Amino acid sequence: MALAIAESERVRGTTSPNPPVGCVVLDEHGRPVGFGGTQPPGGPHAEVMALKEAGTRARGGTAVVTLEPCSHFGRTPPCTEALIEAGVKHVIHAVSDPNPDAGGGAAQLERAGITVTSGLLADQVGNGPLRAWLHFARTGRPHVTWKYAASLDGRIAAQDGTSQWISSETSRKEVHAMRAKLDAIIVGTNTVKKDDPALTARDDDGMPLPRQPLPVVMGMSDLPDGARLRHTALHLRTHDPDEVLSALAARGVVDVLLEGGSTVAGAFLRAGRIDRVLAYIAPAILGDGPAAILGAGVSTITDAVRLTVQDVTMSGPDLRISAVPQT
Ligand code: AOF
Ligand code: ZN
Repeated sequence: MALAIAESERVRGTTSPNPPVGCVVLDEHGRPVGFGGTQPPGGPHAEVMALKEAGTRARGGTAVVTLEPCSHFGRTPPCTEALIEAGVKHVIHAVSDPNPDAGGGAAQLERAGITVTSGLLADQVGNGPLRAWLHFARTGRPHVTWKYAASLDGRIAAQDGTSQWISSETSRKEVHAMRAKLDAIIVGTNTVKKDDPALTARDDDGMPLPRQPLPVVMGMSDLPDGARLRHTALHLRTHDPDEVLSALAARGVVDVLLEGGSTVAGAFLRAGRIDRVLAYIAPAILGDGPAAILGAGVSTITDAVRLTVQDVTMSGPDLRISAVPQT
């Protein structure tokens, strides 16, 4: 399954609105003989890619896949049929497919005499490569990660507004790599005026990566004439996070990064539309600068939005904290 997860990570950012699934086919002796990841929409699913590489070596073998194999004719034929035809004896998957059309694959495989094991590394997959898509499949809304860089005292700029740079170069590079694996990045019009961001994904040398997320600006005001996002971004003239998210869902956007600023973050938090918080906390104190979030709707301690920390790592000298709201 770890190998299948690596396959899914490889295609992450290229499959929406389909999930980035990974699959490894083992031969009858348990040796990996085929690897595959979901191809862009309309293309073959992960299982079909892995079976193709395995060829006749799949007979009597095992398919390990991050998502329950689909049972339906969508844009492509059912993976269950491909697995049955290839003579696979055992299918192991991490998470079940919540899509009502595609689900039920496990039962279909069992009816064909294949042993099915489900739930292997389900948490790792469900909170990792398939997290955004599972949320999208269940709610119809894109998954929103609010990302910010702040000082240890929670400030995103100094008192005079200067903010370049709070987080380390290592953290900033990490964010660029992450952008290439997402579908869209949202900022507000204030951020465009203040920072003039490009919102592109760039490599360590500053060169644009082959896959770029859709830049989205939300807010009523016009973008300044020379703004870098003026001709590249989708400008949604609304303040309402739900309207923004439904416009993006209609475009097949599944995985969204909310990058700023603090008013936009507050609007999403108040609407209950932040699904994950990713904070880069620099070991610096900025004192009287602005806070990371404004208008969060917390006026008394019992209103506090409580989160559960999923992961804490160092990013160069900074702390990188991933947390999800408690339900
Ligand atoms: C799998 N393996 O690699 C993926 C699956 O329109 P289609 O034919 O591409 O089907 C899309 C649906 O299939 C998608 O919504 C999800 O339920 C499932 N995705 N299933 O067996 C894969 N990407
Ligand atoms: Zn499939």
